[in-house]
Amino acid sequence: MREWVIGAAQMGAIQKRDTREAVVARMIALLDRAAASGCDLVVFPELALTTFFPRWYMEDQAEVDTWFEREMPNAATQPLFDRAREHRIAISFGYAELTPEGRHFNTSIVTDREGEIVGKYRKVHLPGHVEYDTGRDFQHLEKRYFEPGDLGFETFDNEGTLMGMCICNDRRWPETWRVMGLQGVELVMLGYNTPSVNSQNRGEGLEQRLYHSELSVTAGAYQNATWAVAVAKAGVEDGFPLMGGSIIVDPDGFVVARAQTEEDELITATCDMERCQFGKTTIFDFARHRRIEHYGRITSQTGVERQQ
Ligand code: CDT
Repeated sequence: MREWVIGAAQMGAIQKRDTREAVVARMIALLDRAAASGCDLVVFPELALTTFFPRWYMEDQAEVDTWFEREMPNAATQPLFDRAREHRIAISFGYAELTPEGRHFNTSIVTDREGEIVGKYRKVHLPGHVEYDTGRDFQHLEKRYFEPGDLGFETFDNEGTLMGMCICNDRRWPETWRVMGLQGVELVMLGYNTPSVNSQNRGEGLEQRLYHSELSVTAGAYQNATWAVAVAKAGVEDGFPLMGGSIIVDPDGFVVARAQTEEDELITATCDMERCQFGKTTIFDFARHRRIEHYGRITSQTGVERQQ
């Protein structure tokens, strides 16, 4: 399948007290709207089933584990998978994954239109910190609750289209996009929970935050000649604001659909995967133009090393 009607299902706030069942009911309502709009694929945000719990400092591992899913689908999410299969809509969403071995990941999956999981991704770039940080206006404890993903940036053939995923902070790193670009990716799906303000810089407000998100996604799409769908969990969660700004971006880096609210909102676009071909065979024909002899530092060095 080369032409997909894609829905970006932005979600509004999820409070701490909200149950998985209540959240899944909201996701199903968005899915029904997507079906009415003719969607073939719907992308939901990062950690779509719960509030953004890494803002809360917890010491009790049993309490931490209540935010994680031990299997997917599970009892709470099965109705979402069932409805997606009924509509013949592929879905992608993020959740906190607790493996049978006791490992914790910030994960996303994608299904085909039969509701079968055909791809899984575990977030590689974990922002934030491990210990309680009194220097911040609020906490961002992803490094405490998750380990870095171990699956790399794989791509998946989903009914004839090469799809890849990344999650939130990953979108800010060009390496994320290029590793998928080097596999010929045609659609990158990503969800995010991005605070509307910078916890370490009160002067950095919503406008700048939205700009940097869009800049990252449009650049990643353009430089790798791929479609991209970036989907927010937005709104005020227990007093903490998350920005909206969900977008669908074409392989030339142009935004073709943009959310207007910070609520549950569906935006859609018809995405022809053949449109990736021009960029992939001309200015971003990697085989002809890349000069890997100069890129060694990308994989041999992590931080900045100044030349004296
Ligand atoms: N969820 C997530 O990755 N959010 C980050 C905020 C980082 S602030 C410590 C983001 O890059 O949007």
